[in-house]
Amino acid sequence: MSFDEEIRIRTAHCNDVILKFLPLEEGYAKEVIEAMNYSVNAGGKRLRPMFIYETNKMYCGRPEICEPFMAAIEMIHTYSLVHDDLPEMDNDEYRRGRKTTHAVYGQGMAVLAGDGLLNFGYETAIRAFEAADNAEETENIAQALLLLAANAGIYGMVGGQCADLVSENEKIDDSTLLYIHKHKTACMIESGLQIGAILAGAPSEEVRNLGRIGEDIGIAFQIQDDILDVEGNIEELGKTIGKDAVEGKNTYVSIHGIENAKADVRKRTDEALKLFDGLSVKNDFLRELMIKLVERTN
Ligand code: GRG
Repeated sequence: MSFDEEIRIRTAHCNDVILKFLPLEEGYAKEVIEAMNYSVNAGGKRLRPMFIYETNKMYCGRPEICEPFMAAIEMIHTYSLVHDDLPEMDNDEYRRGRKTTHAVYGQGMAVLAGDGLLNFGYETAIRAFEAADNAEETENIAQALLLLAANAGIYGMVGGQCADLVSENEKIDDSTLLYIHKHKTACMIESGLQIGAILAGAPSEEVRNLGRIGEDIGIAFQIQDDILDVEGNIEELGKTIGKDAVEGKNTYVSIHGIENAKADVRKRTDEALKLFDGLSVKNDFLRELMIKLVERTN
Protein backbone atom coordinates (compact mmCIF):
# COMPACT_ATOMS: atom_id res chain seq x y z
CA MET A 1 0.00 0.00 0.00
CA SER A 2 1.34 3.47 -0.86
CA PHE A 3 1.98 5.95 1.94
CA ASP A 4 -0.69 8.30 0.54
CA GLU A 5 -3.20 5.45 0.74
CA GLU A 6 -2.15 4.76 4.35
CA ILE A 7 -2.72 8.43 5.19
CA ARG A 8 -6.10 8.37 3.46
CA ILE A 9 -7.25 5.35 5.51
CA ARG A 10 -6.07 6.86 8.78
CA THR A 11 -7.65 10.25 8.04
CA ALA A 12 -10.95 8.48 7.31
CA HIS A 13 -10.64 6.65 10.62
CA CYS A 14 -10.05 9.93 12.49
CA ASN A 15 -13.07 11.43 10.72
CA ASP A 16 -15.26 8.49 11.84
CA VAL A 17 -14.11 8.91 15.44
CA ILE A 18 -14.66 12.70 15.44
CA LEU A 19 -18.13 12.30 13.89
CA LYS A 20 -19.22 10.01 16.74
CA PHE A 21 -18.68 12.82 19.26
CA LEU A 22 -20.12 15.82 17.40
CA PRO A 23 -23.22 17.39 19.01
CA LEU A 24 -26.68 16.96 17.46
CA GLU A 25 -27.98 19.99 15.58
CA GLU A 26 -31.19 20.54 17.51
CA GLY A 27 -32.82 22.68 20.20
CA TYR A 28 -32.46 26.41 20.91
CA ALA A 29 -28.68 26.24 20.41
CA LYS A 30 -29.11 24.68 16.94
CA GLU A 31 -27.53 27.64 15.08
CA VAL A 32 -24.28 27.59 17.07
CA ILE A 33 -24.07 23.78 16.90
CA GLU A 34 -24.48 23.96 13.10
CA ALA A 35 -21.65 26.51 12.93
CA MET A 36 -19.45 24.28 15.15
CA ASN A 37 -20.08 21.20 13.03
CA TYR A 38 -19.63 23.19 9.80
CA SER A 39 -16.10 24.10 10.86
CA VAL A 40 -15.12 20.62 12.04
CA ASN A 41 -16.67 18.92 8.99
CA ALA A 42 -14.78 21.24 6.64
CA GLY A 43 -12.01 18.64 6.87
CA GLY A 44 -8.33 19.22 7.49
CA LYS A 45 -5.46 16.82 7.87
CA ARG A 46 -6.56 15.54 11.32
CA LEU A 47 -2.91 15.47 12.37
CA ARG A 48 -3.46 15.94 16.09
CA PRO A 49 -6.00 13.11 16.52
CA MET A 50 -3.81 10.96 14.27
CA PHE A 51 -0.84 11.58 16.59
CA ILE A 52 -2.95 10.58 19.61
CA TYR A 53 -4.12 7.40 17.90
CA GLU A 54 -0.63 6.40 16.72
CA THR A 55 1.23 6.89 20.01
CA ASN A 56 -1.64 5.26 21.90
CA LYS A 57 -1.31 2.22 19.64
CA MET A 58 2.49 2.16 20.11
CA TYR A 59 2.05 1.64 23.86
CA CYS A 60 -0.99 -0.68 23.48
CA GLY A 61 -3.69 1.66 24.80
CA ARG A 62 -7.44 1.09 24.59
CA PRO A 63 -9.44 2.91 21.86
CA GLU A 64 -12.37 3.55 24.28
CA ILE A 65 -10.07 5.79 26.32
CA CYS A 66 -8.23 7.52 23.49
CA GLU A 67 -11.14 8.23 21.12
CA PRO A 68 -12.76 11.00 23.23
CA PHE A 69 -9.36 12.74 23.30
CA MET A 70 -8.95 12.36 19.52
CA ALA A 71 -12.26 14.18 18.98
CA ALA A 72 -11.51 16.72 21.72
CA ILE A 73 -8.14 17.82 20.35
CA GLU A 74 -9.61 18.35 16.88
CA MET A 75 -12.46 20.43 18.35
CA ILE A 76 -9.96 22.58 20.27
CA HIS A 77 -7.72 22.94 17.21
CA THR A 78 -10.75 23.88 15.08
CA TYR A 79 -11.87 26.53 17.60
CA SER A 80 -8.42 28.14 17.28
CA LEU A 81 -8.74 28.22 13.48
CA VAL A 82 -12.28 29.70 13.63
CA HIS A 83 -11.12 32.48 15.96
CA ASP A 84 -7.87 33.03 14.06
CA ASP A 85 -9.82 33.57 10.82
CA LEU A 86 -11.95 36.38 12.33
CA PRO A 87 -11.50 39.89 10.89
CA GLU A 88 -9.93 41.08 14.16
CA MET A 89 -7.25 38.41 13.90
CA ASP A 90 -6.06 37.02 10.55
CA ASN A 91 -9.15 38.02 8.54
CA ASP A 92 -9.37 35.01 6.23
CA GLU A 93 -12.27 34.25 3.94
CA TYR A 94 -11.34 30.69 3.07
CA ARG A 95 -10.17 27.81 5.24
CA ARG A 96 -9.90 24.11 4.47
CA GLY A 97 -11.20 24.80 0.97
CA ARG A 98 -14.45 26.46 2.03
CA LYS A 99 -15.75 29.78 3.29
CA THR A 100 -14.66 30.51 6.85
CA THR A 101 -17.18 30.13 9.67
CA HIS A 102 -17.70 33.90 10.15
CA ALA A 103 -18.13 34.34 6.38
CA VAL A 104 -21.06 31.91 6.49
CA TYR A 105 -22.60 32.44 9.97
CA GLY A 106 -21.49 35.99 10.84
CA GLN A 107 -18.85 37.13 13.31
CA GLY A 108 -20.90 36.82 16.49
CA MET A 109 -21.88 33.24 15.72
CA ALA A 110 -18.26 32.39 14.77
CA VAL A 111 -17.04 33.64 18.16
CA LEU A 112 -19.71 31.51 19.82
CA ALA A 113 -18.90 28.49 17.64
CA GLY A 114 -15.25 28.75 18.75
CA ASP A 115 -16.33 29.04 22.39
CA GLY A 116 -18.68 26.09 21.89
CA LEU A 117 -15.94 23.94 20.35
CA LEU A 118 -13.47 24.76 23.11
CA ASN A 119 -15.90 23.86 25.88
CA PHE A 120 -17.40 20.86 24.12
CA GLY A 121 -13.85 19.66 23.44
CA TYR A 122 -13.12 19.43 27.17
CA GLU A 123 -16.59 18.00 27.86
CA THR A 124 -15.81 15.27 25.30
CA ALA A 125 -12.35 14.48 26.70
CA ILE A 126 -13.78 14.23 30.24
CA ARG A 127 -16.09 11.47 28.93
CA ALA A 128 -13.04 9.21 28.78
CA PHE A 129 -13.46 8.73 32.56
CA GLU A 130 -16.67 6.80 31.81
CA ALA A 131 -14.58 4.16 30.04
CA ALA A 132 -11.85 3.88 32.71
CA ASP A 133 -11.53 0.37 34.15
CA ASN A 134 -9.12 0.96 37.02
CA ALA A 135 -7.34 3.61 39.11
CA GLU A 136 -4.33 3.70 36.80
CA GLU A 137 -6.48 4.54 33.77
CA THR A 138 -8.32 7.21 35.78
CA GLU A 139 -4.97 8.75 36.76
CA ASN A 140 -3.73 8.66 33.13
CA ILE A 141 -6.88 10.45 31.92
CA ALA A 142 -6.47 13.17 34.55
CA GLN A 143 -2.84 13.67 33.50
CA ALA A 144 -3.80 13.83 29.82
CA LEU A 145 -6.52 16.40 30.55
CA LEU A 146 -4.07 18.65 32.35
CA LEU A 147 -1.61 18.40 29.47
CA LEU A 148 -4.32 19.19 26.90
CA ALA A 149 -5.51 22.27 28.82
CA ALA A 150 -1.98 23.52 29.52
CA ASN A 151 -0.87 23.25 25.89
CA ALA A 152 -4.01 24.94 24.56
CA GLY A 153 -4.07 27.74 27.15
CA ILE A 154 -2.20 30.88 28.16
CA TYR A 155 1.09 29.04 28.66
CA GLY A 156 0.56 27.28 25.34
CA MET A 157 -1.29 28.11 22.10
CA VAL A 158 -3.19 31.16 23.44
CA GLY A 159 0.11 32.57 24.76
CA GLY A 160 1.72 32.08 21.34
CA GLN A 161 -1.20 33.75 19.58
CA CYS A 162 -1.00 36.65 22.05
CA ALA A 163 2.72 37.22 21.39
CA ASP A 164 2.01 37.02 17.66
CA LEU A 165 -0.76 39.65 17.84
CA VAL A 166 1.26 41.99 20.04
CA SER A 167 4.27 41.82 17.72
CA GLU A 168 2.32 42.56 14.54
CA ASN A 169 4.03 45.41 12.66
CA GLU A 170 6.87 45.40 15.23
CA LYS A 171 10.40 44.17 14.66
CA ILE A 172 11.00 41.16 16.92
CA ASP A 173 14.12 39.21 17.86
CA ASP A 174 14.60 35.53 17.12
CA SER A 175 13.81 34.35 20.66
CA THR A 176 10.38 36.04 20.48
CA LEU A 177 9.75 34.40 17.12
CA LEU A 178 10.79 31.03 18.54
CA TYR A 179 8.39 31.58 21.46
CA ILE A 180 5.56 32.28 18.97
CA HIS A 181 6.29 29.22 16.81
CA LYS A 182 6.72 26.93 19.79
CA HIS A 183 3.55 28.03 21.53
CA LYS A 184 1.19 28.81 18.67
CA THR A 185 2.04 25.76 16.59
CA ALA A 186 4.22 23.19 18.37
CA CYS A 187 2.32 22.96 21.69
CA MET A 188 -0.74 21.28 20.16
CA ILE A 189 1.49 18.88 18.19
CA GLU A 190 3.45 17.96 21.33
CA SER A 191 0.14 17.52 23.08
CA GLY A 192 -1.12 15.03 20.50
CA LEU A 193 2.02 12.89 20.61
CA GLN A 194 2.15 12.85 24.40
CA ILE A 195 -1.56 12.34 25.17
CA GLY A 196 -1.79 9.06 23.24
CA ALA A 197 1.22 7.71 25.13
CA ILE A 198 0.06 8.96 28.54
CA LEU A 199 -3.37 7.35 28.10
CA ALA A 200 -1.66 4.04 27.34
CA GLY A 201 0.50 4.29 30.47
CA ALA A 202 3.82 4.78 28.64
CA PRO A 203 6.95 5.31 30.81
CA SER A 204 7.40 8.98 31.75
CA GLU A 205 10.85 9.15 30.11
CA GLU A 206 9.28 8.19 26.77
CA VAL A 207 6.44 10.71 27.24
CA ARG A 208 9.08 13.40 27.88
CA ASN A 209 10.93 12.44 24.70
CA LEU A 210 7.71 12.50 22.68
CA GLY A 211 7.27 16.08 23.92
CA ARG A 212 10.74 17.01 22.63
CA ILE A 213 10.01 15.29 19.32
CA GLY A 214 6.71 17.22 19.04
CA GLU A 215 8.47 20.49 19.79
CA ASP A 216 11.08 19.95 17.05
CA ILE A 217 8.56 18.70 14.50
CA GLY A 218 6.07 21.47 15.37
CA ILE A 219 8.65 24.24 15.00
CA ALA A 220 10.02 22.69 11.79
CA PHE A 221 6.43 22.46 10.47
CA GLN A 222 5.93 26.19 11.10
CA ILE A 223 9.30 27.16 9.58
CA GLN A 224 8.37 25.13 6.51
CA ASP A 225 5.09 27.10 6.41
CA ASP A 226 7.16 30.31 6.34
CA ILE A 227 9.40 28.88 3.58
CA LEU A 228 6.41 27.86 1.48
CA ASP A 229 5.01 31.37 1.71
CA VAL A 230 8.14 32.49 -0.14
CA GLU A 231 8.91 29.54 -2.41
CA GLY A 232 5.66 27.61 -2.63
CA ASN A 233 3.61 26.92 -5.69
CA ILE A 234 0.18 28.62 -5.79
CA GLU A 235 -1.52 25.61 -7.44
CA GLU A 236 -0.12 23.13 -4.91
CA LEU A 237 -0.69 25.35 -1.89
CA GLY A 238 -4.15 26.54 -2.90
CA LYS A 239 -3.46 29.95 -1.31
CA THR A 240 -1.76 33.23 -2.07
CA ILE A 241 2.04 33.25 -1.94
CA GLY A 242 4.01 36.14 -0.43
CA LYS A 243 1.22 37.20 1.97
CA ASP A 244 3.65 37.27 4.93
CA ALA A 245 6.03 39.71 3.19
CA VAL A 246 3.22 41.95 1.92
CA GLU A 247 1.76 42.15 5.42
CA GLY A 248 5.19 42.79 6.94
CA LYS A 249 4.96 39.67 9.13
CA ASN A 250 7.84 38.44 11.22
CA THR A 251 8.69 35.00 9.94
CA TYR A 252 11.61 32.64 10.33
CA VAL A 253 12.64 33.49 6.76
CA SER A 254 12.46 37.28 7.26
CA ILE A 255 14.64 37.05 10.37
CA HIS A 256 17.14 34.30 9.43
CA GLY A 257 17.02 34.13 5.62
CA ILE A 258 15.78 31.25 3.48
CA GLU A 259 18.94 29.10 3.56
CA ASN A 260 19.19 29.17 7.35
CA ALA A 261 15.48 28.41 7.58
CA LYS A 262 15.92 25.31 5.41
CA ALA A 263 18.97 24.20 7.41
CA ASP A 264 17.02 24.57 10.66
CA VAL A 265 14.12 22.47 9.33
CA ARG A 266 16.62 19.71 8.51
CA LYS A 267 18.39 19.97 11.87
CA ARG A 268 15.18 19.85 13.90
CA THR A 269 13.83 16.97 11.83
CA ASP A 270 17.04 14.96 12.27
CA GLU A 271 17.01 15.56 16.02
CA ALA A 272 13.35 14.52 16.27
CA LEU A 273 13.96 11.34 14.27
CA LYS A 274 16.98 10.41 16.37
CA LEU A 275 14.89 10.69 19.53
CA PHE A 276 12.02 8.81 17.88
CA ASP A 277 14.33 5.94 16.89
CA GLY A 278 15.51 5.73 20.51
CA LEU A 279 12.01 5.01 21.86
CA SER A 280 11.36 1.49 23.13
CA VAL A 281 8.63 0.87 20.51
CA LYS A 282 8.53 1.56 16.78
CA ASN A 283 5.93 3.08 14.48
CA ASP A 284 7.06 3.27 10.84
CA PHE A 285 3.91 5.10 9.75
CA LEU A 286 4.32 7.87 12.32
CA ARG A 287 8.03 8.22 11.48
CA GLU A 288 7.25 8.70 7.80
CA LEU A 289 4.35 11.04 8.56
CA MET A 290 6.65 13.35 10.52
CA ILE A 291 9.15 13.45 7.63
CA LYS A 292 6.36 14.12 5.14
CA LEU A 293 5.01 16.98 7.24
CA VAL A 294 8.23 18.92 7.41
CA GLU A 295 9.11 18.21 3.77
CA ARG A 296 5.66 19.10 2.49
CA THR A 297 5.14 21.34 -0.51
CA ASN A 298 1.52 22.19 0.25
C1 GRG B 1 -7.06 31.85 18.26
C2 GRG B 1 -6.09 31.00 20.43
C3 GRG B 1 -6.03 31.09 18.97
C4 GRG B 1 -5.01 30.49 18.35
C5 GRG B 1 -4.86 30.44 16.90
C6 GRG B 1 -4.02 27.76 14.95
C7 GRG B 1 -3.71 29.19 15.17
C8 GRG B 1 -3.61 29.71 16.57
C9 GRG B 1 -3.59 30.03 14.13
C10 GRG B 1 -3.74 29.62 12.71
C11 GRG B 1 -2.64 30.17 11.90
C12 GRG B 1 -1.42 29.31 11.90
C13 GRG B 1 -0.56 29.32 10.68
C14 GRG B 1 -1.12 28.61 12.95
C15 GRG B 1 0.02 27.74 13.05
C16 GRG B 1 -0.48 26.34 13.26
C17 GRG B 1 -0.98 25.77 12.01
C18 GRG B 1 -0.03 25.57 10.89
C19 GRG B 1 -2.26 25.47 11.98
C20 GRG B 1 -2.89 24.78 10.87
O1 GRG B 1 -2.84 23.42 11.22
P1 GRG B 1 -3.06 22.28 10.16
O2 GRG B 1 -2.14 22.53 9.00
O3 GRG B 1 -4.55 22.59 9.70
O4 GRG B 1 -2.96 20.98 10.86
P2 GRG B 1 -5.71 21.58 9.26
O5 GRG B 1 -6.72 22.46 8.57
O6 GRG B 1 -5.11 20.55 8.35
O7 GRG B 1 -6.24 20.98 10.52
